[in-house]
Amino acid sequence: MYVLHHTPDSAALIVRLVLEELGLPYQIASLDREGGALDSPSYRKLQPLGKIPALETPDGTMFETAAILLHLSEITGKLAPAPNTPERGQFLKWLFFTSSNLHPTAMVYYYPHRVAGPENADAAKAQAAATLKSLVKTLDDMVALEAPDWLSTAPSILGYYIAMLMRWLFEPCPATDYPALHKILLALETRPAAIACAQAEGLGDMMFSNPY
Ligand SMILES: N[C@@H](CCC(=O)N[C@@H](CS)C(=O)NCC(=O)O)C(=O)O
Repeated sequence: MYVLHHTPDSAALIVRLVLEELGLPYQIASLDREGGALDSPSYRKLQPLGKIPALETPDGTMFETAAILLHLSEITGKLAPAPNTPERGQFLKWLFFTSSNLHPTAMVYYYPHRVAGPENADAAKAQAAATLKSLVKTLDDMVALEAPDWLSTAPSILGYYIAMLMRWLFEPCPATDYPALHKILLALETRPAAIACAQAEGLGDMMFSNPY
């Protein structure tokens, strides 16, 4: 049994989507964020930076969204090109592109005061929005030009990761501006795993492509 430390509509939902898609048994451990749960010593033992998510697995506790997704994919042999296939390197490249560029810049967009201070928050947010548009365009161009089967036509851990980020980034980067990604989002949000998560978290029936 996996235990997912969770707040609704956060990066924990990316992990939840993948647990659902893989049919792995899991429990939700709700974090009282307003009550300071992220700073509690017990949570810091699981996630030293106090970020969401953390996942308790039979092999120990994991944090970092991309690492968790990759681990779940590896132990099941699903939702990513297999190691030693020609597509694996491409998959890893774009997974790390997403986790080390898109996700952190999304956090700057939402919490610009943390990096720039309250007086420069508006400028930092505008800069983050411009960077995000460029990063999402890079992904969209890749899908349009390379049409990787593992991302374009099948559910994958990277597809779910991108889809959740596009949900949060709907305001600066509406999905319809990125036609190749938009198609992936439309396909993923009709999957039973996405429908189950959307219902559990009250997120509507177009959770990725048209969240608000
Ligand atoms: N690098 C971490 C980042 C996780 C992260 O930033 N999570 C956000 C939620 S999407 C969070 O914990 N936000 C609460 C906060 O920063 O106070 C990962 O990929 O898991």
